[in-house]
Amino acid sequence: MKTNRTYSGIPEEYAKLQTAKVVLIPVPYDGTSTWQKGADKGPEAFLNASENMELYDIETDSEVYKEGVFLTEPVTENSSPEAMVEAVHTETKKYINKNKFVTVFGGEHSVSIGTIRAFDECFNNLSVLHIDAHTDLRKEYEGSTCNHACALYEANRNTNVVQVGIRSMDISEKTEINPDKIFFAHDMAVDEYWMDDVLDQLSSNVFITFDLDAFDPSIMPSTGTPEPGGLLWYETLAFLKKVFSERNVVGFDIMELCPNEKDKSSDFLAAKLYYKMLSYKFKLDNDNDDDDDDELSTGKLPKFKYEDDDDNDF
Ligand SMILES: [Mn+2]
Repeated sequence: MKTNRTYSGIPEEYAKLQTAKVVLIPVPYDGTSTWQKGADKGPEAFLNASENMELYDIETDSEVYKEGVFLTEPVTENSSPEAMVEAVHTETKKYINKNKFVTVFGGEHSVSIGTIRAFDECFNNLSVLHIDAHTDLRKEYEGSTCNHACALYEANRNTNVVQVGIRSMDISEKTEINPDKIFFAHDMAVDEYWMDDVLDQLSSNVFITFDLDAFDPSIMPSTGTPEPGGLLWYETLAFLKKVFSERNVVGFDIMELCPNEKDKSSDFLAAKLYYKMLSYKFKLDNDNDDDDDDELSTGKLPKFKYEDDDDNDF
């Protein structure tokens, strides 16, 4: 990755750690994927597409990059899945403790184990909104608890996990799922109220982990394990808008972009999704300032630990 590169090529003044509200951590990791390799190329393809994207969001009438986005060095630890997860955990927690809105771009989904662990340590009563084609609830897979098939196992033990878009799982995972908190794609297809039902299951603080294979392969072919019957663009945005406006989203990750040489449309979808989510976070929060629950809408952190904040280098 180039040095002095900024997210989306934004001017330096919006890309400094000191003033940026958002931190973006790229994790080009693909150590445990089982079928198509290539998620390690995801962050680079995402950043390239982001640099070719227009930064005015029509829908929210905003230029959210002006809130500031600091792009970190990529987390490249890959000596073992466990070491990668710990490196991501440490890096994520470091920036949460600097009071940043932390976002992560992967990489395969096992990266989220470290990210979610950090958010769970820093926020009370955390819900994890897991948008994915797969449940990812295996305790162990191919000898590791840090496999992509295990991405949500630990979160499911420690946080309130709500799963959306699911259409593929192993029968062994049936004992791990919570029927009230799993929204299968085949049910969502015929239930016009699924968005409200998901909202009902989410506590006030929400971390979103977004596996891009939740999307239908017709609009997101570049992912490791494409499954038919996924989410489409506008229903996804409508759902995310609801979540960002009605809950305190404390951070998010976007995982499993597995870029394809011939078709760049998936890279652009991922770039646009990231920017939309930032736009919703800051624009919908600002619009909510008159709400009763000011603490939530201004994004204050109810459970803040400064124990790791020993590197006050700014
Ligand atoms: Mn998946």
